[in-house]
Amino acid sequence: MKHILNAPFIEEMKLTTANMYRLGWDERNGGNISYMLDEREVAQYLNVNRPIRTIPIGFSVPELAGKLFLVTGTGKYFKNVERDPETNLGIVRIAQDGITAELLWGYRDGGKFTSELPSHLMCHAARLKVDPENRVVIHSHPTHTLAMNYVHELDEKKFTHTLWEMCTECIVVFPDGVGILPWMLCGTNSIGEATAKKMEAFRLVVWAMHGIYGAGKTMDETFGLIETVEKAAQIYMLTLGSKRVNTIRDEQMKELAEFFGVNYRKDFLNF
Ligand code: 2HA
Ligand code: ZN
Repeated sequence: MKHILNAPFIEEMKLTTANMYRLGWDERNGGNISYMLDEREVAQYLNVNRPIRTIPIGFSVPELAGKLFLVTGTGKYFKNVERDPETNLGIVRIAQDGITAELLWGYRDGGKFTSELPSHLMCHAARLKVDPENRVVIHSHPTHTLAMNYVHELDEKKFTHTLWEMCTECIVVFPDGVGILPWMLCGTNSIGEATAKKMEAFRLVVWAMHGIYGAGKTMDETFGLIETVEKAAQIYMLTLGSKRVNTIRDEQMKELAEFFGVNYRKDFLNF
């Protein structure tokens, strides 16, 4: 059997958490990632039929029964994943009952998955209905995106439009725009349900005054979505208060979307 610490999915998780920590988006225990794994691939590294222990999920996700996820641990710091993946990460299988997680590896200090697991699993279930290839959900606290929440109206159309104005590539990278939830208590099933509902239409959901959720097929794609929003928000914050003399106009955004053949939110442009 191959050594789990050499598995490409562990390497990806180490690189991504370290990168996000150094970008300053995931202070302390901020942020969490869940990555759906292929059982056959995991079986090259672990006996997938011998759970270490079971952990109640706290809600029911029968649609994900049997699926395996690599998930960051509750209270754990992105800063430390690279140095000690086996304590800060875990691989769980959603049991057939849909309400229990079987721990196959990790959480070595007796820990468990992120407190945001309801949001993650509900988002996976919602995105899989729209895109059967969805594998990754990332939650983070990117600095400028968060700053923008305090000075910009939290209206999905207006917020998305402003982001699209800030970098030429934005409408191409996230043509479906950004969904927004009002401030809500985090770590609850309610915020999970609300996020998943938004994820039926958006791959990106802002949690007002808290952070952002992104979903995608790969770690790179999902990280890249959040990174592009954050870049646009940074430019917005850098130019806020200065007189705007240029902008990307709606006709130009339309031209971009059509040229790159993306299915964009037409109702988010002003024609
Ligand atoms: O787990 O980011 O939303 C830490 C968080 C909670
Ligand atoms: Zn958070």
